[in-house]
This record gives sequence, structure tokens and C-alpha cells, in this order.
Amino acid sequence: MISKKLIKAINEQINKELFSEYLYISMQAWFANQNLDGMAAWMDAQGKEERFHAMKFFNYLIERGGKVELKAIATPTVEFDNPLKAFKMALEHEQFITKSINELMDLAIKENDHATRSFLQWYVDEQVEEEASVDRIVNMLKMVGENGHGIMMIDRELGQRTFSAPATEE
Ligand code: OFO
Repeated sequence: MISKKLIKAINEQINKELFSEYLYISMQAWFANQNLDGMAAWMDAQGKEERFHAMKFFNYLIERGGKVELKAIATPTVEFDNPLKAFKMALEHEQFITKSINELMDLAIKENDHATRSFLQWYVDEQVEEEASVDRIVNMLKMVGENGHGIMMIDRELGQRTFSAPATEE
């Protein structure tokens, strides 16, 4: 049986993942208003991925006999000034999520819950990718600076991204 402490912490993580979706679709809206459709599409895919992260926790909690308790989702930032600022904020957010996943893992170890440890390992690995992909974009944006042509090229590249949930997951 999963412990009360872990049930509470996983419910908090579900809220953080849903906030992540909110934050990224807020960025999606901002990019769409700037006519940066590739970056908006990237944020759309990122938002969908966050919902997948949330629902993976949601389903796990139910599978383990825990109760899902949804809480209010905080209002995300709506103004981002420029693409670099938005992606820097995304990177900081991912670092915050990594810390939160690590704390969850610490708790699962403390509670001696091997199933939750095994389940959380997927998120530990996923966060390495999440941080690396945003960090790469931040670096590309720093490289081009205010150069409109460079920004358009990055926009085109980011527009290639799509998200589809793994068939066997969730
Ligand atoms: Fe972006 O990894 Fe979930 O929140």
C-alpha cells in the first residue's frame, strides 16, 4: 500500500505538471501573437507532454489505490518580452521540476516503496532530456541575439516538433 505521505506528494506533483502545461500554453499564446508560429507549435507540443506527465502520475496513483485530489492551478505569466526570456523561464521551470522529482524520489526511498521508486525513474530520466532540449534552445537564441533572420530560422526548426504519447504509456 502506498503511504499517505507519498499520496500527498504525488498529488502535489500532479498539480505542478498541470501548471507546467498551463505555463507552456501561455507561452504558446504569446508566441502565436508574435507570429512566431514555430515556437508556438513547440510550446503546444510541450504543453501536451506536460499533460501526459500529469496523467501518468494520476493513473499510477489510482493503480496503487491512492486518491487523486486535484487543486487549483496557479495563474501563469502571460507576458514574456522576447523569445529568449520565455525559453529562459522554461529552463528555470524545468530545473524546478527536476528538483521536485528528486525530492519525490528521496521520499520513495525513505518510505521504502520500491514500486514508486521504479515508477519515478522514468521521470528522473525524462528530466535530463527536458532540461537539455530547452537549454539547447536558450543557447541558440543567445547566439542569434536580436538578428531577425536567425530568430526566423530557429522558429522554423522548432516548428518541426510534434508530441504523441507513447502507445503503451499513461
Ligand atoms: Fe517539463 O517535465 Fe513535466 O513538468
